Amino acid sequence: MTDIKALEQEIRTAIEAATDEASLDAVRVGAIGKKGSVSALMKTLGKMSPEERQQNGPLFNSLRDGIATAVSAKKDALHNAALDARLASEKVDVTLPTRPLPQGSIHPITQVTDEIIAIFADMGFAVAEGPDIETDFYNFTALNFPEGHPAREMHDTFYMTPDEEGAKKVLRTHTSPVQIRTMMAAEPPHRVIIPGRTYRCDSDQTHTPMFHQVEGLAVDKSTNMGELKWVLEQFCKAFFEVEAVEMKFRPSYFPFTEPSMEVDIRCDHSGGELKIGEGDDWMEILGCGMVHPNVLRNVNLDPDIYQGWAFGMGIDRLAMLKYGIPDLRDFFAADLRWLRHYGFSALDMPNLATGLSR
Ligand code: 2U9
Repeated sequence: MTDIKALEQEIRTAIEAATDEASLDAVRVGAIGKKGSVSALMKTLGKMSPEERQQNGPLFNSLRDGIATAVSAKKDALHNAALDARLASEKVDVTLPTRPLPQGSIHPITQVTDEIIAIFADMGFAVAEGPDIETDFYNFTALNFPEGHPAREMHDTFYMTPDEEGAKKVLRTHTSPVQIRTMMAAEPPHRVIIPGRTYRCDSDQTHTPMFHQVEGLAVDKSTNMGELKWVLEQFCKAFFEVEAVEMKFRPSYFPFTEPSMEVDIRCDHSGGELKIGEGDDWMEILGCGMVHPNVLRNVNLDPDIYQGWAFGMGIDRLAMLKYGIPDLRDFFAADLRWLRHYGFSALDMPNLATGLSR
């Protein structure tokens, strides 16, 4: 008769001694596998008398179950130890300097957008966002574009399939619908900028069907054109990183502002390189104006109580001017060589404290 206690001790010692999952499995097979020592013991039950079987059956069963439990516990322990060893050996020191691997870069449009946001955030402006697919109401009607205005024409605007209620949908032709949404969503005062993608049916050397704009809006009981001029002057100085810049406000026309102005800045084109703030040339960089009373009425604001000002400019053009990028279409050509040349480091986040464009 096998000494059960001795057999159990022998198997448990072997389980403890196993150093990896393979040697543990060999012990398991040798004990409770089909031809294992415990299985052989179980087979002897068939040849025993009923009394012997009644006595030995529970002992053998508990021996087999105990071994199975011990194997499983050891298997978990070995697995955890292997994982700990792997984690320790694969530790990465993130403070080490990076190897000179090929790295991604920040697209100039993203860089310039981040610079613009940093400048306006410093003056208390929040960033607002809205959908690229707009309704005719937000893109035109609320902005005081009369029916039949040339900007609504099919050849300027990408019209989409109307929605279930039959409302006309367009790819927004400017970011102005976001100002309408902002004014309809909350009470003044408002101080927001809206950078984003805009779309027009236009494609040549200086126009792409998708381009980027940033617009700004301030609405309050006392806000005025002096504030608008000051904010735009602060922006131009900070953006072009110059001490002073002279600006010329020329009368213009937009349906959503009255009065409306286009703004030129003093610059020097001579010598091949563009210099901002000096020289005898003038260059148009943005449009602006006081929000039209009809637009205020369209968002349920009383123009006798509230007034607002707004501006808009093209981000792509600002990027070309600031970083000397000659061709607009290269922005969207997805050419890695171009990106490596004009791209910015992802680690240099534009901010006013350490410099916008180091
Ligand atoms: C609301 C009220 C007024 C936004 C404005 C301009 C003038 C402007 C152009 C500049 C270059 C677009 O990218 S561009 O072609 N924009 O000249 N935009 S005022 O005025 C608003 C907007 C929203 C509710």
